[in-house]
Amino acid sequence: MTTANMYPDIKEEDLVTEVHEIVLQKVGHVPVAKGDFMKMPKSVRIFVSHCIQLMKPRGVYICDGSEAEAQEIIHKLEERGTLTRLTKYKNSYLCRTDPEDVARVESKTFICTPDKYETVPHVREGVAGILGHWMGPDQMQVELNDRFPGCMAGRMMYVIPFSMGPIGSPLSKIGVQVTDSNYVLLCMRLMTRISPKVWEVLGDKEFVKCIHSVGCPRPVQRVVKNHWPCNPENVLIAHFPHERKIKSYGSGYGGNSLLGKKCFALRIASVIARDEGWMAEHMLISGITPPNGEEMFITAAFPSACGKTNLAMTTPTLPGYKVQVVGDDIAWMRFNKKGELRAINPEAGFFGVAPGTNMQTNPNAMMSFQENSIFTNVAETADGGYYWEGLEDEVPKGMAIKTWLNETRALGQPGPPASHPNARFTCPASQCPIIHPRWEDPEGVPVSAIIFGGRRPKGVPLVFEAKSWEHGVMIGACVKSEATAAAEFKGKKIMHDPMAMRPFMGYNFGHYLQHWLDMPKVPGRKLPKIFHVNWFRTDESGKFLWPGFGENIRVIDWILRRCKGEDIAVESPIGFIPKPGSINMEGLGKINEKELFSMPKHYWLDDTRESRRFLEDQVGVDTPPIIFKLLEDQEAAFVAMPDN
Ligand code: OXD
Ligand code: MN
Repeated sequence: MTTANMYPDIKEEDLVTEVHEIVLQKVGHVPVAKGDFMKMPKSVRIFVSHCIQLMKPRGVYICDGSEAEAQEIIHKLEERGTLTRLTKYKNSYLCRTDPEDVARVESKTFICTPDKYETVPHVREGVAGILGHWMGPDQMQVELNDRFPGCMAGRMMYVIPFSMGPIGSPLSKIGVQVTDSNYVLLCMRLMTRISPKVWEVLGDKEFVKCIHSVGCPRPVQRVVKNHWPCNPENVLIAHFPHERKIKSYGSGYGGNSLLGKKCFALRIASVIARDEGWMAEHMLISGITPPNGEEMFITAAFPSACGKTNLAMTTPTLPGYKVQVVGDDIAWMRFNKKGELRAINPEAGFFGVAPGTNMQTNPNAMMSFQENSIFTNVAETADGGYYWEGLEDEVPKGMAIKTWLNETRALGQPGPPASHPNARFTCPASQCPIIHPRWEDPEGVPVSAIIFGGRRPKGVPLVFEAKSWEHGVMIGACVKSEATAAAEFKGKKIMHDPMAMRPFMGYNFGHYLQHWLDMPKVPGRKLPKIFHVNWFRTDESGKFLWPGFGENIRVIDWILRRCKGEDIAVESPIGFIPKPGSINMEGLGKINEKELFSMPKHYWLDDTRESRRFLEDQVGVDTPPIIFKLLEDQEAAFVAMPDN
């Protein structure tokens, strides 16, 4: 029998049989599957070599952030079943995680410094500290040695060069993440700026070293659920602020694995900011233009899942107002030479809580994720769309859905929640219809007001203004909120979340407060005014007293008018509150302003004392004395107040 007879579909003369030898880069025995190892700066080559030696991946893939690269990875993940294409939208995908890997794991998140009290405050004896977890570097090394050696066996190691903030901006910082999760690579591509340009900008300068592994070396020892490798029993997220290094193991969930976000842009960056004299904060940034055309920028810190994304993208109900978003989660702020506080959003995308997001609550977010987006732990409709709690009026009843737990039912039928309460959308910020034209301004935008807030069903007025910068720091230190699903805490307890930074502090919270208090010490700085808002106050029957969402522009308008010095406030024990009638309530229907702004004496006496106890217990001698003094003044003012 001849060869030609065996393979009749190709003529023998057309058969390609020559063999080409190509040069394949290898680091040790490990092949470089993509990219040029030698094009990376020397310090990065050393870092990556070290990672290869430690974690023993089967190959190294140097990412360039391109669309072609993303498509290659998406095809792989679709084939494997990790991603499901949502055919209703262009280039968008659903991912269901292992149900045990759905949120940040604060109890397994540590900061490691030789001196414990550099990281955590002196808590009262017998009290468990909640402002950060410390572990000594030696003890941590034992934990890391149990996890990292060989942890990428049989997996590809992706090397991700990324910039937090516009590439090359003086306010930006560079990181390099290695990871064995290509889902993480896809999300990092949405949330940060990945580009080979990062290598040029980096040169021989310092970068943040980010090491992430799902903790499932091959052959895999545990049952992998939903094609989502992870290792929930052994999750560990370790930060080494001195070395500017992060090591995260066992979880693929965003806050634990997209290391540019909470780990770098808040925990490590807060330490860099301390050292360099700026601020890394859990804050949105938005530009507000009132009808007179004079735009001002606000930043706002609310605890996780308290509506930062909604406020950042508000569709204002008052005619003639415009809101444009710069960022919805993190702000890096620095005083410039002229003494103006300038803010950048270090991120490039939105990683928002999906449940509750709809065309009523946040149409701009909805429009941001109509293409090129990833949805994690949401439900899928039979017509290839996403579904979550809150979309009841936007998806037809009776539509078949597959829940985040892979259960099928028709919409309207009873059943457990279709999406996980911490289900997320991940999309490019540039797709937001109201993205600010200056959102990537390398100099940042000037901040006029800093706003704190939380979910406070009782006692806390809609808005009040700090009496001074120091008083504003005290207000920030006393931020509390109902617990939400963003971390592993459950239930409806009111939790302290000072400066909305409790889970994200990179160093001793008392020292952090002092860092804030030191800001005015440099002459010539123009300090923004500080405010506190509460959209969530309820009446006796549990009904919200304030409609919230787009109507919040009325409060923001009052804030901006205060920043311009309008005489529309009266002093109270907790700060300046609006003079009656000074917030535009036109067309709102009946609002119980009296209750909305009331300050029940006994509520506030208890609250002030409880805040003081919290700081005494949790921050102790590290608390700057001025904070206690301001709380004492507040208490004394309520003691002197007639009973109401
Ligand atoms: C977030 C959070 O994901 O704060 O932004 O948890
Ligand atoms: Mn957040």
